[in-house]
Amino acid sequence: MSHEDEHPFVPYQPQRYGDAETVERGRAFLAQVERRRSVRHFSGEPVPRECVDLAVRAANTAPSGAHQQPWKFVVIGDPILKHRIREAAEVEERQNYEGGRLPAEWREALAPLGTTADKGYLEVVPWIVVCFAEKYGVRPDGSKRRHYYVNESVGIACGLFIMALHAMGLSTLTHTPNPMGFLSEICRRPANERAYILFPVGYAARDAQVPDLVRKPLPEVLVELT
Ligand code: IYR
Repeated sequence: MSHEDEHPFVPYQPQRYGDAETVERGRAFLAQVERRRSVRHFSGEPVPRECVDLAVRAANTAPSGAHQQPWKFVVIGDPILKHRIREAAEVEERQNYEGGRLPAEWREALAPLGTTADKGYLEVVPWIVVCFAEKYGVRPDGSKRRHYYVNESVGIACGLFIMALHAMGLSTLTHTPNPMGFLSEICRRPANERAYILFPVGYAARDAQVPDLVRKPLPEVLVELT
């Protein structure tokens, strides 16, 4: 049996545009993503559950090492579970911010963001989505299957998740409560999965404020070799 029989290929013709329209579309996309900000001040307005499904479906299109798709998203709408997550996150963060666990350099780097141990937004948002990374796979017979480029793959998936929410007019935050072990227990995840990023998902509060941050200009992030 040839390789093609076992692993078939199918034609793929991505949509193409003329040069002018290609540039115009790039500009329009950039304008949209430039409006995205991480939000820590949410409205409690409900968000259709389908929006979470759509964002996870978008995330699930991410390229991944050996196409292993080593991610699992857990969605939580139950107020009791949200409360437990908030409490557990704040226990850890109080040690970080108030118990001196954050090194001085780290605290200084965070100062412009105005973050504190208060994670009240975890109980305000209609949904919490926790992305877990599958450090390895588990075959039906229980044996372990190596996964490749897990961090890169899951990071890309989370980027798509964030942009899908933004495209819907929703807001989120890449919250990485530190350490995140408590999420495995609350979310009842198996040993091969590690909490990767926690996303509060909802509408930004109408009076939300965000730090007045400036993004690096292109020459600081793009270098052309000649
Ligand atoms: N996990 C903490 C601290 C924190 C760390 C970084 I790096 C940030 O960009 C923001 C916060 C917290 O959630 O407050």
